[in-house]
Amino acid sequence: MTLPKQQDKRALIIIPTYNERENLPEVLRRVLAKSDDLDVLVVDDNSLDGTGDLADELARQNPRLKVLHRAGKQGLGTAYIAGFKYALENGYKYIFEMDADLSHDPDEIPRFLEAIKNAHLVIGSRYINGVNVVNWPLSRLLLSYFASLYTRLMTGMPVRDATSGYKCYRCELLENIDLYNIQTSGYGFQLEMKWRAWTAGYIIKEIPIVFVDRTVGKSKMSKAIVREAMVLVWKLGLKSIVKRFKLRRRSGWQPLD
Ligand SMILES: Nc1nc2c(ncn2[C@@H]2O[C@H](COP(=O)(O)OP(=O)(O)OP(=O)(O)O)[C@@H](O)[C@H]2O)c(=O)[nH]1
Ligand SMILES: [Mg+2]
Repeated sequence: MTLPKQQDKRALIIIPTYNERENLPEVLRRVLAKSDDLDVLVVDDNSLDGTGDLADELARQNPRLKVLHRAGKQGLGTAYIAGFKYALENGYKYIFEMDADLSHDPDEIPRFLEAIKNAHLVIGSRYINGVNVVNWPLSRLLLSYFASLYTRLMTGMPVRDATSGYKCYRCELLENIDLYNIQTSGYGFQLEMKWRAWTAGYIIKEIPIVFVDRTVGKSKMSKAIVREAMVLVWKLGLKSIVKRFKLRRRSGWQPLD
């Protein structure tokens, strides 16, 4: 399915990579086939398996693919922030986060673009209409599900899938969030971006997605990432108590499309 012509807008799909050589060609092929008005930025952290070189080679064949190289593994959060800055500097209107491992189905892109017409942030949620996760071990599923529940209870943020990394932002939101101030990576980064959007009064929508576990390559999930997220939720919970009283939905916001 490709996007209907009248819906085409300039969108950038940011794909951070670390050792994703086996997944990269397929994810890029599928994303770039969705629409001609959509570009991809790969942010590679000097992957040991040559993902960065492969991305360069593919970029030579397709001008809609850009590659940002960083010196070494610096975490998912800062990779996205580098990507956001690139997106803003280059005038993209819609900016996506997407994993390279095909857990995030590129066929969902048109649904995100439809939903973003009436929101500042669209989140692909695994926990609307039941649990839509395929092939994850139960331990991993419980970690993710309870991380979301814990975040909701601690912060009051009305988001069902707080750790989801499949998202689409309107550029105005990223322009107004202080990106330099975000130091989290992994789950923590995903939580923090949503929390900042929510406390700043932006309109957030969740759409159901099916998340499929990677079939090739290795997970970068670690105990350090889980610890970082747990500490962060406490901090955000405390900050939320203060912010909740000040929270004002933005009024007068009109769909821009
Ligand atoms: N540039 C960059 N990308 C990273 C880094 N850590 C993870 N990634 C990428 O971020 C995406 C998400 O990482 P995953 O390892 O799939 O994390 P996850 O989805 O929580 O875990 P699994 O699905 O179990 O693998 C993938 O595309 C990774 O290659 C990093 O430090 N730098
Ligand atoms: Mg993954």
